[in-house]
Amino acid sequence: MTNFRNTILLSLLFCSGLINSQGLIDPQTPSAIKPMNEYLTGDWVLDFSDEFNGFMVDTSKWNIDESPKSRTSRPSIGVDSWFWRPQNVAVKDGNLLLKVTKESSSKMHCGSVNSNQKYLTTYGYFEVRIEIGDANKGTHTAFWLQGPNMSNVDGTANDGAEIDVFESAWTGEYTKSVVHIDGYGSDHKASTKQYSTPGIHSGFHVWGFYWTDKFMNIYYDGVLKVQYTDDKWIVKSPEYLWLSNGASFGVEGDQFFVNQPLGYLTETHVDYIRVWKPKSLGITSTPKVYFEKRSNSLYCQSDKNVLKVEVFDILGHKISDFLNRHLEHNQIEFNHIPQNTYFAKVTFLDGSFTTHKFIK
Ligand SMILES: [Ca+2]
Ligand SMILES: [Ca+2]
Repeated sequence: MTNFRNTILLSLLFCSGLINSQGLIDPQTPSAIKPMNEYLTGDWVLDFSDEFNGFMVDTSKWNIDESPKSRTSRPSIGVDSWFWRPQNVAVKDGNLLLKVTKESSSKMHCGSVNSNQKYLTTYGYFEVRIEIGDANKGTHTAFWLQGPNMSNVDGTANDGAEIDVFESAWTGEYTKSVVHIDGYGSDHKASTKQYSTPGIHSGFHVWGFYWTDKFMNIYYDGVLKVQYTDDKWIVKSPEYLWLSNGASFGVEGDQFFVNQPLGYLTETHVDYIRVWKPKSLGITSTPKVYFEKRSNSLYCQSDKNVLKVEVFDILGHKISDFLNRHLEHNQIEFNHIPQNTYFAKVTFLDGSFTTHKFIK
């Protein structure tokens, strides 16, 4: 369906010079494994992975969180205090286990690991396969990144941010991503985007996070769900990884905590986390965009991944907007617009774009 993808053979001639952090790649990760994402082509090189197939957390990659004091209380669900505790973290049966336990009528313990000071990186493609904990037990699962300079106040995310790829704090078939910037005090700002996540409350699902200096995309089970393209919200500094569960915010579903017996509530399973870097293609050619009167269609041929094609009239009004997955055979039919001169803006997954004039 997405026929914009052709391999650039020349890429073999242009080695990127990227250095693999070999020690941070799990030997259990299949060596040729690629992102589960049909939007991506080109060469991707593993930079970090953990398959969680052993018997304990690999502490060369992860810090196991232990909260020195209660994290933010959630009075609306009856949680006065909650803590990340190492005993709520394990590796078992091929998964990282993050357990949620009810310690008293108002106290919750959760599991969390992060890679601060062990693995920080800027840009790449991040993929996790997760079975979330039960959102009806007053807990949410999160995959997020955090920047050491997140609290620096400059009005942007460029110097670091909390990037929540998802938090499963709702019982509907949706979740939200959030970019938090400029600390958590009076200068704090956030950009929140809700997106649909069919089936999120049962079984494993794959989240992808594609991060460049031009955009940050979030994918759910291989489908593009969220895009940040405003430069203000683009992080351009190293971030570390975080996998956690925690007491939830007190909206729908969360009320069930108070009715639970003490002890085990639920657990999150993380099958794997993998991070790739793009291997530089070294050279790309200009896309070929043309209108064919016979078929009344606009054609776009490119050796780069096309994110979308927008068509504008000569006054600059947008008249059509196509994501690449809507395109068939590199072709957009234009029966519905009158004869005139138009401009097609082709935006690539790497954030670059080109503009092409055509006459219908
Ligand atoms: Ca900032
Ligand atoms: Ca696994």
